[in-house]
Amino acid sequence: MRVGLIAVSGVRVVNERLVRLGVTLPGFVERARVIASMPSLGLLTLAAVTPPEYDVSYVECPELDADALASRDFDIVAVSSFTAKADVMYAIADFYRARGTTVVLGGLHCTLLPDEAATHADAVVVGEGELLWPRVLDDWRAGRLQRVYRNGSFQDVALGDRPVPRYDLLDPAAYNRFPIQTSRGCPLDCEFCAASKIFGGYKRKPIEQVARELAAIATVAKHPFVELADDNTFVEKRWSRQLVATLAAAQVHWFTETDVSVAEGPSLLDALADSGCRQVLIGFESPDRESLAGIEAHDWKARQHGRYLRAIDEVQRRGVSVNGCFILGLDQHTPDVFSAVERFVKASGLMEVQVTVLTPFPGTALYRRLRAEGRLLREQYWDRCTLFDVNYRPKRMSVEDLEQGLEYLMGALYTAQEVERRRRLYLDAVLDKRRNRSCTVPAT
Ligand code: B12
Repeated sequence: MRVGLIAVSGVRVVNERLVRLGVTLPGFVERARVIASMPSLGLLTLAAVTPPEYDVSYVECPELDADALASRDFDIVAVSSFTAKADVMYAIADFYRARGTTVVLGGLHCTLLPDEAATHADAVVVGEGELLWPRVLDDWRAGRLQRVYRNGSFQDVALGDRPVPRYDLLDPAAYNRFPIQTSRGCPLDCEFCAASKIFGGYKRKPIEQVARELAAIATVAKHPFVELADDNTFVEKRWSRQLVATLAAAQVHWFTETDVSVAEGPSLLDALADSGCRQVLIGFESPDRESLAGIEAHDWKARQHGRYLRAIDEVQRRGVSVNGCFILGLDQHTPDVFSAVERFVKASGLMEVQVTVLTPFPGTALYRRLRAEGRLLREQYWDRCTLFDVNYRPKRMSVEDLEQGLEYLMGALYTAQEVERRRRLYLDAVLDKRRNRSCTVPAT
């Protein structure tokens, strides 16, 4: 029995001006390359729980390519996609169903909208797949496939004692980063969150399981760069220190996403620096405190604002770069936010920066609020859930202001000259020349 695991990969941006601008900007192109060459950990995880009697293949499919798909015959396919490319996932599903192949859909988007997904599938899996996928295969063999499969709760899937993702299915030459997940979810409660709150909470992997997964990556890639597919890695600091020690022992270079509390104590930071950690991505969300109020149920992010610059400095001067993320179009934002982000980035010494627009992904609290306020621009806009396309009416500026502001910032932050300037500044900081620099942003 041949099982095809099909990942709808690649980046999408719909706004044509941005597409044209993006291909010319080195800072943007670089990240797009990284994104395009990461495999789907969700599907490699399903492969790990597929019984050995099945013959499993992993296929990347950025667009519907009927000829390429027709050359691969499967008895059943599992297809996974995020919202931005749900239309491609459905086209692939329709293609296989027309050929008589059984189609199972799952992943974040299908978890958000299972009824929509069910119109293109023989079965839809809602939530985490580890426990459900073997049952789906059993039911399929027995001719009793159900339309929808769900876990009882997020807590049903323990993250320890699981088979390790099947990294051996990958052609190592095709990937420059290998994903590994050490925790799932995040305890913060951000209104726009399209992952943690959908699945339902926060949990960590036992360190021994992480070590097993790192060992599995080592068997397929000699000097791997590992990207942690976590929502917020350093929530629990004692476990974090053990995790960092385990990554150090594996002798990999690695990247992860965290909140600003990573910079709270020197011992974790010193360990990070010695562990091969190359970059941490931190969601600063906005350069001003006022706009942070209300985005998170307990205003934790707003209370951290005063620590932003110090945190960037603490991390970067140890030789770990910070990729600072800013969301444009929060309710408090006026068109002044664009120059404020530019000033913050330039004054902070951030080595890398990511600017995206507020995005009401289906199923989020933000989606429900903006819908209730009549602020969504379209009823159905999943192909525009790219983080670069505007799908709602901002509160204190026009849609055009937001689109043009994003374009302006990309032009200001991602040119070869600016990327190089930030890199040089960062290297200076690492060399300790900037240790005593004052941490203030020029006033507006
Ligand atoms: C790693 C990551 C990436 C990698 C993805 C690599 C890849 N090919 O999968 C890269 C860097 C490439 C990436 C790109 C993008 N990402 Co991203 N990414 C993540 C991150 C941090 C972790 C995803 C992950 O690996 N999780 C671990 C695995 C094990 O979990 P999983 O994929 O959910 O799979 C489990 C279940 O969903 C289920 N399952 C999954 N698929 C299937 C299929 C079947 C058939 C079954 C039965 C079950 C099943 O079982 C799995 C095991 O439990 C998430 C945050 C998050 N927590 O999801 C954001 C996230 C998924 N990304 C997001 C976005 C927006 C993007 C981009 C659109 C940004 C952009 N404009 O470029 C692109 C989209 C690329 C595309 N192809 O569409 C959003 C998506 C929101 C949404 N509703 O779509 C998230 C949630 C972050 C956020 N902003 O909140 N991303």
